[in-house]
Amino acid sequence: MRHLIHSILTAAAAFSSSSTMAPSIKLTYFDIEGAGEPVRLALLLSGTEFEDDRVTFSDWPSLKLKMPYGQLPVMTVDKGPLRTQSGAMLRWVGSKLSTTLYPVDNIYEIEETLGVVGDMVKSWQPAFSMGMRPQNYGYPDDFSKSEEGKTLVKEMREKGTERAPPFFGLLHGHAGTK
Ligand SMILES: N[C@@H](CCC(=O)N[C@@H](CS)C(=O)NCC(=O)O)C(=O)O
Repeated sequence: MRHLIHSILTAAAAFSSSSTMAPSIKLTYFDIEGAGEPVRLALLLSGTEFEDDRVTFSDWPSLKLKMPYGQLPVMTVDKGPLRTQSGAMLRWVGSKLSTTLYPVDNIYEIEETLGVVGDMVKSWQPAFSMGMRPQNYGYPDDFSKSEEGKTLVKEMREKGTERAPPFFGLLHGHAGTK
């Protein structure tokens, strides 16, 4: 009986300390301000300690083969399975690891702002992709280095940034009210 009580108390103590302990988080992403950067920033803003694992482009081709969707960022929590998708990570960090980043009373404003940011990314993404991977659009691999390619990428960039002012206006509106 004494042994049973001891086991129960030990298990209860382990459960209570593990449920209050901060999770051990590793975030793996490139050393760039792309999809993984908002997650890094949210972790920093939440005051959570995490392993900031930055992958070099030379290490990427071999690592890519091991990634669930061949992309970064990926995250592990307490050495659990690989988590993917930056939006899911962002919302998880905001709601689980912070009381101020993703408050339920402001979900609409936060999600609307994230939608606007998504639209901004969509507007400049084609120019970015054309510069990096013209072969995805039926052009030769080195097309963006040619004069014709440079001109096209420049035109696409200008077109993409035309919508920036209204986007910034919307974001400023939200920043100004909160
Ligand atoms: N939907 C994914 C997109 C991730 C993504 O686009 N990752 C890019 C970097 S920003 C990537 O891994 N590119 C390398 C490749 O595709 O080989 C997310 O939000 O996590």
